[in-house]
Amino acid sequence: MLITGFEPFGGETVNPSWEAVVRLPDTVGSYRLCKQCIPTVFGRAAEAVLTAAESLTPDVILCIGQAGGRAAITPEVVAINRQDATIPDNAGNMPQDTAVIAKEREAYFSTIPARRITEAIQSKGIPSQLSYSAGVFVCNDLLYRLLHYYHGTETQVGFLHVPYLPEQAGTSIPNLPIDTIVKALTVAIEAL
Ligand code: PCA
Repeated sequence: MLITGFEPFGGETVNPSWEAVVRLPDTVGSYRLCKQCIPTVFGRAAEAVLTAAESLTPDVILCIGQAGGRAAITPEVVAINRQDATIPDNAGNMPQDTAVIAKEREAYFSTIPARRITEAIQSKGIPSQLSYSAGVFVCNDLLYRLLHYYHGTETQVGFLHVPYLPEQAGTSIPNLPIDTIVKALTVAIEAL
């Protein structure tokens, strides 16, 4: 499988998604993991994944991203055909009220077993919750493009948002230690 994390964005110096992905073992259950750090840039994130997937032909593509402020690991159920940035991406793009792909359908559902993953993570005592919005920034853009590309194929595509790390969060902002996020990702992969 191909598993991705994002580079830091929005003035942060780390992104928990890549910090966790890079710490995963090379094999989890029956899956051999190919790990990739991708740019936090509209369009380019999906291009990077699709380029890597061309030679890897993965059975699963699982993308991980930071959702600052969330308190749980949140498997995303849906990606929408909308871009609406409130901060610039890492190339300075700030699209507003635009389509991810013009004239395409409004939304796609993710094709991983999001509920089973959520329950598996919860069963280890780690907070997890289904999410029905991946936002309208780069993560949603990536998920929409991948689901569009793999629509009707056997390749499973999914996305998990993860909270801030303790060092990114002030005292009143939710966060999870890196080891907990790594554990949650391991459990998620085992539940695929
Ligand atoms: N989170 C952002 C983009 C990169 C990341 O890690 C998002 O939720 O869109």
